[in-house]
Amino acid sequence: MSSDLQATVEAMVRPGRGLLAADESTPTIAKRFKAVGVESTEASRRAYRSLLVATPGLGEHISGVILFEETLGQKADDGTPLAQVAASQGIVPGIKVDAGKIALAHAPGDEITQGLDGLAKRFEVYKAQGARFAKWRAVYNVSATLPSWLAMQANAESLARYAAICQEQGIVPIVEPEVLMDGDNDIARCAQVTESVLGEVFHALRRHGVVLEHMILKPNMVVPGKGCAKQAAPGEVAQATLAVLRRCVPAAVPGIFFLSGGQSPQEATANLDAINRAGAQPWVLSFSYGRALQETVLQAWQGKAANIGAAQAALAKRARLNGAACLGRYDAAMEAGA
Ligand code: 5MM
Repeated sequence: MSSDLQATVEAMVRPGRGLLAADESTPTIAKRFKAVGVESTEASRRAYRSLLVATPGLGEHISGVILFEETLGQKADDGTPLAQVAASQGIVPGIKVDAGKIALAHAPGDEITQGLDGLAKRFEVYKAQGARFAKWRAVYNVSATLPSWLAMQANAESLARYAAICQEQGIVPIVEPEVLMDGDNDIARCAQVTESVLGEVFHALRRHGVVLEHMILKPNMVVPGKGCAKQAAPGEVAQATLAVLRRCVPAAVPGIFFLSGGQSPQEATANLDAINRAGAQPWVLSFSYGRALQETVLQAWQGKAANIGAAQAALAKRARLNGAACLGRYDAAMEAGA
């Protein structure tokens, strides 16, 4: 079991490669499709996610894809399961297993992620369908008073219970505590909250005996809220993010794969690049982007079969640029190329 976990981690944590987060729940993908005038149906979701995993050469810069439960059961036009299409490109298929978030009782403004009931049993099916890793996302709203300690502790406990269940089932857990960037807070407040959140998460992981060598952390970068008048340049984001990570994340964790959290595709790439230019760190620092990888793909696709080639080219380009950022070799001039 532990050699399976090690093999999966090694297949996912590779230099110059990151993860494609394509695990939007049904309401979220409907919102993304609506923005480009596409109706969300089982058929349109299958067509879109088929084009993603079949993008030629995607495995050169993407080592894993996070799928939604529905996608794991879907097939390409030729009948090949989409998880297998990904695997044939050297991309490890994984599955989002949380069941979304609800209001946390007795903590106004805070949320808690649910989905632990029956999780171990659900993995029997997911493994048979090809999943080798899983993802669970906890979300923290930020204000002068949020998140509460109760929310940080409750979400840390759920993340740790989830991660322990995954490892017991031979599945590598991606632990995703996301401090949201939707507020008007400054970068210092994001740093303070992220440090507290990660402190609670690693405390809980230890309580639950989670093997740090066999997990991946998917955190937010430390950035100002979108509504903050003072935005931060990549150098400042890199410095603030690394300072928090060095305080909170043990060196035993093999990889830290950032979420993009609402950054534009170019910002997310430039910030990752700055992080990787800041010198050697104990972990591989990479990406696990949803929106920052898919925004240009959706715009190119627009639900039309005739646009599949252009959409795949858009994905291949963002994957390549983020792959360069993983090595600290991105340059904004590369945005101009095909
Ligand atoms: C791709 O979006 C994922 C699923 O979101 P919902 O469950 O809300 O539909 C999401 O968890 C995603 O993996 C992370 O937020 C990272 O994506 P971004 O877009 O922030 O890089």
